[in-house]
Amino acid sequence: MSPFTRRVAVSLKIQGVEFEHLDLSTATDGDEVRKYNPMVRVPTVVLDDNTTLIDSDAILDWFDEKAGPKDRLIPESGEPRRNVLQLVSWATAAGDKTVIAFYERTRRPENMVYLPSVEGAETQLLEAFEVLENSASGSKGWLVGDRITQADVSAIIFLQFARIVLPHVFDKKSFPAMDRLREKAYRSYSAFLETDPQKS
Ligand SMILES: N[C@@H](CCC(=O)N[C@@H](CS)C(=O)NCC(=O)O)C(=O)O
Repeated sequence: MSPFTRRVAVSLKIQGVEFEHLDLSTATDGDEVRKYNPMVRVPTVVLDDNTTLIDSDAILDWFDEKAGPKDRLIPESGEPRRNVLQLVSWATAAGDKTVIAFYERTRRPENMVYLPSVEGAETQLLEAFEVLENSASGSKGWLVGDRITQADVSAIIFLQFARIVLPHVFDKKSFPAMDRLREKAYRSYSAFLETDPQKS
């Protein structure tokens, strides 16, 4: 599952929103995905009234507003909101660079891969995860405040995805504080295991 799709799925499950997930890949199920999104991109959400939502940030914002103050994953205002949004931005930036490097390495003929550019993206994504690691090592529980936020959901999911699709990037790099955060999230919310890309 795309990490952008997974963070929407995990967030909706945490918020108790019921939904049906179609397990479609843009690479192999393009015609089917096009029925819901002419750009053939995921995540795409079709609401009960047939409204189509695209882009995980906008989708998450839509459901956060519906969830109300108690169940929001991005706080409504103030410093907590700014802190969460910044950490989410590091996570999605790492996610964007991961997807770029992964597509470059897997969707091109080998002799058409421009390695300096791919390796540049891989360095960038590691730097972004380092920022999240520092933040996790400086926090006692969740990344911001005393409850899970979108910062935790996104940081955990994009790091897991990057480790799966670009394992060589992580040969010499560990993220122990992020690992502890992931374990806490898996213990606290079944949504993570239910959507785990490697669960058997
Ligand atoms: N900014 C978008 C990024 C989504 C994204 O990169 N989706 C990838 C799958 S991981 C995709 O649909 N790739 C096909 C394409 O963009 O052509 C979001 O947050 O939803």
